[in-house]
Amino acid sequence: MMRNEKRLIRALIVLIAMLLILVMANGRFEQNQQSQMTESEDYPFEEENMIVVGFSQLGTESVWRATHTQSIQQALSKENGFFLQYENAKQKQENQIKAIRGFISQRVDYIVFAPLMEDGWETVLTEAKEAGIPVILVDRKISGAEDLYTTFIGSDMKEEGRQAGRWLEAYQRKRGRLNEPLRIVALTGTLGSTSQIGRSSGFYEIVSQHDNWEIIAQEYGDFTVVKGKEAMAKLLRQNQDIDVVVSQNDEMTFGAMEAIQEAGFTTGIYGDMILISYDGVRDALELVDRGKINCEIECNPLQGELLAEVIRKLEAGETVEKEYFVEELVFTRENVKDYLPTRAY
Ligand code: GZL
Repeated sequence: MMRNEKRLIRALIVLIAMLLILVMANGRFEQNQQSQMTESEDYPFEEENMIVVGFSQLGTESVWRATHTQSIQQALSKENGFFLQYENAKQKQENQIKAIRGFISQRVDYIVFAPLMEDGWETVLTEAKEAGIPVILVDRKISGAEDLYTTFIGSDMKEEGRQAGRWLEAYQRKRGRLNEPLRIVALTGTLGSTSQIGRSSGFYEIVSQHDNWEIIAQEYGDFTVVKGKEAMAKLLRQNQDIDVVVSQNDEMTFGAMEAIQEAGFTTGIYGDMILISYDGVRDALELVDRGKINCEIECNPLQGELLAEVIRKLEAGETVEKEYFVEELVFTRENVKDYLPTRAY
């Protein structure tokens, strides 16, 4: 169904709804009817020439997530020609599925969503495909048929995991300890999410190349400070002689550092444990600068501009790539001062 036909149908639906409201309101408060006309006047006509995007964000669990949301809201603004409908799923897949069904019934032009986990999307994305609405994944991917989405914009999470492993190799080599045994524990993010799957498998790919390295335990910290502290406390109770902590986001790292300190240990360049963290929010970069976090693997949330650019390509009928990776760095005490002053989040 052509986009203009969809828009005409959408405008007719809204017009009929407005007429119904007017008829009902007529019997009641006249002055209120005037304000209803004023309030609803913008919606159908203003949206007319805009690109209507339904955006299902998975939650608000971290500074990274809030920055990701803000980046998309700023890029897909009315000033830039977009009508963005934002839905926060509060970490529940059923809320994302409900939001996507809502976008389909409203005949949006595009559906953008950050899937909480990789599985469970076939049915609702098949409905979107049958409705002729392109789906764009941001931040995280889905498992299953690739024809259910047009493109992916985000990070190469497996490469992020390899980056952590390669940094650890270089760090041990530089201090002449590459052949020493390492007892490693991991704090993982939301189970089944691309971030957790990719960072775990990428890091393990490097660890498995070193017989003297062992991941002795891992705990699920759900990307939050509270769960990160609980998970680290459990790892400390159950494991002695931990040499390395790999935490799959900065919120869990902040919680883990509290638990480590309460157990009487320290982290970082001069600490009892090497600490590697993911995301690279400002507070974490400051801890890198103070030597408390050894290495920060950046995960770049600023994806809004690239998303707007890809949508404009689609609007122009141009072909787009199946995936777009944002640029990311690895921060250590050697380079973090170059980036801290301008870190906006
Ligand atoms: C990464 C993103 C992760 C971040 C966390 O792309 O999915 O989710 O690393 C966030 O901070 O909660």
